[in-house]
Amino acid sequence: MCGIVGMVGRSDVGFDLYDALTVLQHRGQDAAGIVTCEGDQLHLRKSNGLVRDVFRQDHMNQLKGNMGIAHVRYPTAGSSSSAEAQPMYVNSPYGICLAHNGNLTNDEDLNEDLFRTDRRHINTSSDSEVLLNVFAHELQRIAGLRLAPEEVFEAVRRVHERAIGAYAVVIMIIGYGIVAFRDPHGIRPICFGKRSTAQGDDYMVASESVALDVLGFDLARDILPGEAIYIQTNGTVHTRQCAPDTVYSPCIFEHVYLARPDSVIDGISVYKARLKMGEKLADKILRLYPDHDIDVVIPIPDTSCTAALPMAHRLGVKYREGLVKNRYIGRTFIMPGQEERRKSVRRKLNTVELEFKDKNVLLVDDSIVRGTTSRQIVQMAREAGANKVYLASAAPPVRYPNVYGIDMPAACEFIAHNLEEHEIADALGVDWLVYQDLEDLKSCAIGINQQVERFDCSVFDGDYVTGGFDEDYFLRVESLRSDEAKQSRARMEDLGTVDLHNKA
Ligand code: PIN
Repeated sequence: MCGIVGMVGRSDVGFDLYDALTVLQHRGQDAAGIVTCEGDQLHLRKSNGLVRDVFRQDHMNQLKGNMGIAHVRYPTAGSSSSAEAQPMYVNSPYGICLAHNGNLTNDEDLNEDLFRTDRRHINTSSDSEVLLNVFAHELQRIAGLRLAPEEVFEAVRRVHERAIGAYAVVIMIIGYGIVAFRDPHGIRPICFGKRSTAQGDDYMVASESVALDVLGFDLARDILPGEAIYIQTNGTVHTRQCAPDTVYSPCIFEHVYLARPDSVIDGISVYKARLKMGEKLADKILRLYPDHDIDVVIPIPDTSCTAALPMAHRLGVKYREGLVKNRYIGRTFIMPGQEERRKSVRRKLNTVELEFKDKNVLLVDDSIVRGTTSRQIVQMAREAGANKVYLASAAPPVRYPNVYGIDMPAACEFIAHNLEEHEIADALGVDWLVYQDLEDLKSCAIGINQQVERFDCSVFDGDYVTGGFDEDYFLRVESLRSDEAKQSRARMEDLGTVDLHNKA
């Protein structure tokens, strides 16, 4: 998962892009980058780290120009080397920079085509570099010396024909403007808006509406699946549908966990969806355990708090903040591996003993992926003197790999892999465990926006809306995501080894 933002303004945009990245920091903490365009000159700063660590005052002073794009990265399948930090740049045609959120599932084939047919070299293992080169190649084929909006849209049309997967993209074409587009299924989010100033209108596109809110922009709307918006440097805005067949299928996991609650995605308030998740989950508990003996509902902070409050209300029991999170712990020093994760949970969370002692507690989490966190927290609850420990997950069991840009472990590392729900309860050490039903989860968000036809729920049901990949692709994803693979990549990067593709 990543965060992207783009701006065309009436004055320098560097500081606004920085602020927008800090608002989108939850979407990726591994690397950050901003590129601005001042006349025909690019200014780029990107590196591994949090936004606040990547940009110093002297970098910011360099980021001049009234147009720019920016990115925060949370690596998905690729490595986490700084060579893959975004925005990425290619010099022809015109000079093009790209920031991408999502994941292409046919990047290997595209990479091969780019080399064999288009004669382009890809220097990293990043599918974003592939996407940038596909766009650049298609634009190169049709564009004249002066770039016309229709030529930009034609290049986007060709990208949709060639690329498969999830992609929300913002591209800056030097001297011309910013183009942003979304894959024909609209899996990853992207929206745009306007801010009026004394000098004229500023435009912003961003992964989440919260970035627009905080920067004082009015949300216009989400970019539709397959649609592109082209904002020229003079502030002229063009939009065009660039895909013949679209199925509006946004990722449901944005609502479960990824997005900030104060964002509205595809016309759906993330906060409202999470409140409803709590109510639906309480209804299920009341159906399964009409005579439950829960004394207190305790959310595992932060995401689950929004769902846990209406849940407690509907169950008729107290809501208590029995777990306190250290807000200064990031994931920067958390290395892959079970032991490291175990320690990190303890550093991150502590119990307020009086909320657990001799009580039957219902812990609530937004989702259970590996189960490492849940298992540890259950143990902490017992150590704090809980009588019975129950667990509820606002999402169904995560059973299938994510191929659309969410950083998830290999499927064999999911706790629900090959286990029934009662076996998962045993493995986590809880007295009972309740998962949200998938139909209930969908109903929490669908219906609010009639245009949204379905959700991508593939991590829960294995139904991949784009199709276009086979068993071999899953094996590749598994091999990249396992703890072992991540540790070996981290070792290579420590040694400064760069993996250039062997295209012989
Ligand atoms: C964490 C939200 N949420 C907690 C993310 C942990 C799964 N995990 C998904 C639960 S926060 S595990 O609220 O944003 O801090 O099942 O893989 O151990």
